[in-house]
Amino acid sequence: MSTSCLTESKRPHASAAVLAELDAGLRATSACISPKFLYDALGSRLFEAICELPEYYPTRTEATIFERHGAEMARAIGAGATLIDLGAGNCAKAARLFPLLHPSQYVAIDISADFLRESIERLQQRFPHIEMTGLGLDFSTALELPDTVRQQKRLFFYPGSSIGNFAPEQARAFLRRARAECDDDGGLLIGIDLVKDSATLDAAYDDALGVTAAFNLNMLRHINHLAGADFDVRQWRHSGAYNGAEQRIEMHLEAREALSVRWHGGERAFARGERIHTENSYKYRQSDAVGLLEQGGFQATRVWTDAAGWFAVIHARA
Ligand code: AVJ
Repeated sequence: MSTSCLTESKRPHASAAVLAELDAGLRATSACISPKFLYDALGSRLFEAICELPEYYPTRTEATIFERHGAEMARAIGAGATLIDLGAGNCAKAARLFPLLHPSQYVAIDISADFLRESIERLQQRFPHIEMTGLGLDFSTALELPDTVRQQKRLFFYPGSSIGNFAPEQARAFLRRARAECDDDGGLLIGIDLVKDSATLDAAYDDALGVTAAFNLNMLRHINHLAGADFDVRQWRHSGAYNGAEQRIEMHLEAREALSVRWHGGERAFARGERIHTENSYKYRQSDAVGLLEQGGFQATRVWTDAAGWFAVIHARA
């Protein structure tokens, strides 16, 4: 097919590297798309909506832990940190820490750069004395901070159990990359979702309103834009459920009927019921979470949890 056949809407908008990644995932026997592609501007807003859902306990449980123990966390960390927010989104979680932690610099990193820019502009007005930088980058594969990020007392802030998107082995590698980016005065403040009953987990990832379904399905619209694909969202359904053997939530998109999809440089048929794996969200036992941080080169110094033991916030030193 010559490119002249491509209509305006089918032109890809992604870099060659991203196109190659998407192409490989779509062609794989078990098709998969990385969860980072959930976050275009609409996807980031849908994720914000998920955080408001009664079924989605992680956000409010973690918020409770920060409310109850934030002052103690700040004492353990000390003032004047270079706060590096990994997957900052709307920057709200970090902003709530500012009055306690008094960072000297705030570095917000997110794959969705436009969303980030708006968030930081608003925040800078509320906290004019904190130096702020936004970096639109995909830190999941490489984490090299530019010179504009102060070297002194770097504190990686990785809340929300986003580390759950990595398989444990990848998570260890990611932690080691973060460790390599800080001096001995550095550290990590991380939120990790804990193993719990599967009914609670299932409901959190397949909510009654269908917001998580919209969040997952929106990925197809994003892929249409990025890869010039022609996914018809109506032909797909959301699936989100706990896989106890793997200790993870799995999200998939499932074809409602036999269909075919074209994208820039490829096409594929999907049978009815065939799925695209779009996300894993690993859950940990508290002791395994601490072990993971240690294997990543950090020393877990404090663990704070909620009363039910559903979620953990851990401070670890470099
Ligand atoms: C942002 C990766 C932590 O795994 O709970 C929410 C994403 N996916 N609902 C999670 C998500 C479906 C979320 N993280």
